[in-house]
Amino acid sequence: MAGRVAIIMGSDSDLPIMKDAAKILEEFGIEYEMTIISAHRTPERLHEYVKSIKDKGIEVIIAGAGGAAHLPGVIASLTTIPVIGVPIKSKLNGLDSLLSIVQMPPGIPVATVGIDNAKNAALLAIAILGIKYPEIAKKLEEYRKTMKKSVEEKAKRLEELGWKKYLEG
Ligand code: RP5
Repeated sequence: MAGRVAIIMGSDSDLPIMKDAAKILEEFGIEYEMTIISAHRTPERLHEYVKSIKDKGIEVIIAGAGGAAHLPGVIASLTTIPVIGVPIKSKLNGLDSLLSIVQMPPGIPVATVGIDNAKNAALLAIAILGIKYPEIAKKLEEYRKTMKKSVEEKAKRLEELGWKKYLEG
């Protein structure tokens, strides 16, 4: 299936969260590459990598970082490919990461998802790719239908059993 995504993270300590994005992309059969680049520790590598990204056919970038989380913003400053930022929970519970990513200066946007919500980053990447690739948009519609069915089944079960029995499982 067409459409390639790059998943970049500031440290391997972000991987337990960022793997959730990879899982979703795999579920949808979307090609991706994954790497570690730090905006602060490896700034030269970041510039080189982002310069090469268009030639590789990457169409959306997901970037996760924690703390003084400059990675998604710096990537966005170097390319016009859409960048989705994932704030990783940090010493300040991720609020520092969230604000570092979401508060971009006007002119260089980063689409920011919730703290540790790499899953939503992948789903947003899929929605973006769906504009160009109808087969991806169709898969996203199917995914939503399955989710809707699951909530409806849970509601029915709760209504039938009442909350006590529902919680007992
Ligand atoms: C950020 O610093 C990374 O994205 C990570 O979330 C955080 C801590 O990195 P490590 O010290 O665990 O490598 O750049």
